[in-house]
Amino acid sequence: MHKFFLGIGGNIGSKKENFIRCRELIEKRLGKIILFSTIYETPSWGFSSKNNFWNQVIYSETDFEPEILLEEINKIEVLFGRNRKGNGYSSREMDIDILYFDDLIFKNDFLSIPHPLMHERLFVLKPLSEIAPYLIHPVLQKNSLQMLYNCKDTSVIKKVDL
Ligand code: PH2
Ligand code: MG
Ligand code: MG
Repeated sequence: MHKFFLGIGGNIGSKKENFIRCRELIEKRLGKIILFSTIYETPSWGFSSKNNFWNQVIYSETDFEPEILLEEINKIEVLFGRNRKGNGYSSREMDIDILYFDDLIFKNDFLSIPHPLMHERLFVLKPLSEIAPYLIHPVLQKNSLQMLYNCKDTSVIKKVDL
């Protein structure tokens, strides 16, 4: 089995319902959820929106290879109405990003593992540090807590009780 970490996030629609449904779909289609972090609320990062995001990190295992996992993830995102027209960031009901896949380092036109911006984002590092504080980033060779400590993202972040 391959171990993988996902960052999930959304800032429009019913976040509560979307997060519950997203976790159900992950379990049904990707793999059993072994660990999940607290949900955190942060302002939109990298673009401006009046709608704050909720974000969470999930740890699971699968027999899928990374590109198949990505296809299955894309199918789940489509169920949340995701369309990828236009470039740049935009508001979305649900975004599911692969953060880590074993200790794989992989890049093609559609997929980069580890997620290339994860170490710059408080909304990834804070929840990741909760469930995998000492896991080493295979490129940066730093663990989650070290990346969190080094992170320059000064966003206001707060826990959400679901
Ligand atoms: N995702 C983005 C861009 N900006 N900001 C927050 N707070 N949370 C996100 O998940 C997020 C974002 C692109 O995927
Ligand atoms: Mg994303
Ligand atoms: Mg994404």
